[in-house]
Amino acid sequence: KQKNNPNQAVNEMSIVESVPKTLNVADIRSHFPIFSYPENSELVYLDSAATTQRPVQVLDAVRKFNEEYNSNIHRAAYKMAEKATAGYECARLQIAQFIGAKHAHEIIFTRGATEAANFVAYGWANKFLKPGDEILVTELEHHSNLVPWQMAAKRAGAKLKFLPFNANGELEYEKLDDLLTTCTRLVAVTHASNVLGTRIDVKRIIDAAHEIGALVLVDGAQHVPHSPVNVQELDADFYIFSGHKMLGPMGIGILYGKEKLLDDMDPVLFGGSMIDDVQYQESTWAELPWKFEAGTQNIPAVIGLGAAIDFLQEIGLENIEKHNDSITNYVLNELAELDFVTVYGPRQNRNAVISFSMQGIHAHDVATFFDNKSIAIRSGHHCAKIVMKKLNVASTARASFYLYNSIEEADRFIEVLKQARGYFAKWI
Ligand code: C6P
Repeated sequence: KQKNNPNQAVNEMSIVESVPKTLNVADIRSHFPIFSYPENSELVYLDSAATTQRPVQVLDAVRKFNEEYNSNIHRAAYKMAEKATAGYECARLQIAQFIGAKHAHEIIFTRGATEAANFVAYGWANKFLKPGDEILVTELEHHSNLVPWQMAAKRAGAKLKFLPFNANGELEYEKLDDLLTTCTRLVAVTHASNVLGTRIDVKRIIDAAHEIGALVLVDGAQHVPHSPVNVQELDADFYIFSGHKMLGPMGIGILYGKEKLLDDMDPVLFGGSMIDDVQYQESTWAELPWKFEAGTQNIPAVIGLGAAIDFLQEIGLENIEKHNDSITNYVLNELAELDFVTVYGPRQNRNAVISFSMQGIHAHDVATFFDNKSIAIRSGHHCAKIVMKKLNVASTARASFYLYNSIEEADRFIEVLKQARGYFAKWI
C-alpha cells in the first residue's frame, strides 16, 4: 500500500492520547512493506540504531532503476545511461542540501560511514600526519570512528588521546582545553553515541579544535537520521554517515569534506572513473567528487538514498526528533520504575537509543527472550568496546526507536521486560 503524501500524517493526533504526538505512526507504518509482511505481523522492531527499515518509496526507486534504466553512469552516450547519471548526481545535490554543504562535489559516495572514516584515515592522515602529532577521539566512539584512527596513528607515529565521558554518559568537555594541544591535528567525534544515546555538543568541540588549528571529523551515523544537521553552521571539516540508518539502502554512505580539504587529500581507491589522464607510468586524478569514486558505484543505492531523503524531508526532521524524544522520555520514565533494570546514558538530551542491563541476566539471554516475543532488540558490545570497558560490562541489551515505532510498541517492550524478569527469576 503506497500513500502519496506522508506529510499528511504530521501533526495529526495518534491513537494514544496520553503522550504528545507529532507523527501519525499508523500512517507512517503503512509505507513500510516489512510491517505488513505476514511473517512479521507480530514484529516490534526496536533495532533501528543498527539499521532502519525502508519505505516503499525507497524500494520503488531502487526497483525502478533496476527494471527501467539499469546502466552505468558517466561513461555512456545513450539516453538510459544519461538518466542513470542524472539520478545519481541529483541524489548528490539533494544530500548536499540535506546536510547544508556548500557544494555538491563535497559529497563523496562510500559504502558506509565506516568506509568514509577510512577514506579520511588513508587519504588525509597518511599524507598529513607526522610523528609526534596527536589525534583526539572520545571514549564514546563506535569502532568505525576509532580503529581507523588507531591505525592511522600507528602508521604515522602519532599519538591517540581520549576525551572521557562521565558517569552520566556525558563527555567531560571541560577536559578539552588540556587534551587539545599544539600537536593535535584531528579530532574525531561522534555526533550521538550508538550505545548511550548521548547527543554531543560537536559545535563546542569544533570551535575548540579550530582555535588550535586542528580539523574535526564528525561521525553523524546516529545523528543524521534523527535530527537536522548543517555542516556549514557546525563548521565541520569532515562529516560521515550511512544510508541504511536513515531509511536508505545498505551499501551506501557519505563522506562530506570541505572542498579544500578533499582537494588536498589523496585518493584512496584507484582505477576506472577516478582519473584525469593515464600514461604508462603515471596518472593524474579527476576533479572532485569523482577523484574518490573509483570503479562502478552502487548506483541504485544512491538513487534509493535520494528517495529516503525525500521521505524524511516530507515528514520533517524536527517532527521525527520530537517523536523520538517523546518515546524515549516515555520509556525512560517507565524503566525508572523497575529496580531490576539498569539504564545507561544520560536522562536528558539523548537519542532514542536505550541500552540497559537486567540484574543477573546476560544481555544475549534478554535479547533472545525478547525475540521469542517477536521483539527485535540488539545485544552485545555494539561495536563500542571502550564504552563497555568504561561501564564495566561485557555487553548490554539495546532497544532503539524510530519514526515508525508507536507508544503501544514501547508499552509492549516494557511489558516483556517485566515478563523476562519473572521468567529468569528462578536462575537469579
Ligand atoms: N552502528 C549499531 O548497531 P556502518 O556499519 O559503516 O554503516 O556504520 C558504522 C557506524 C559508525 N558510527 C556509529 C555511531 C554507528 O552507530 C555505526 C553503526 C550499528 O550501533 C552497527 S554496529
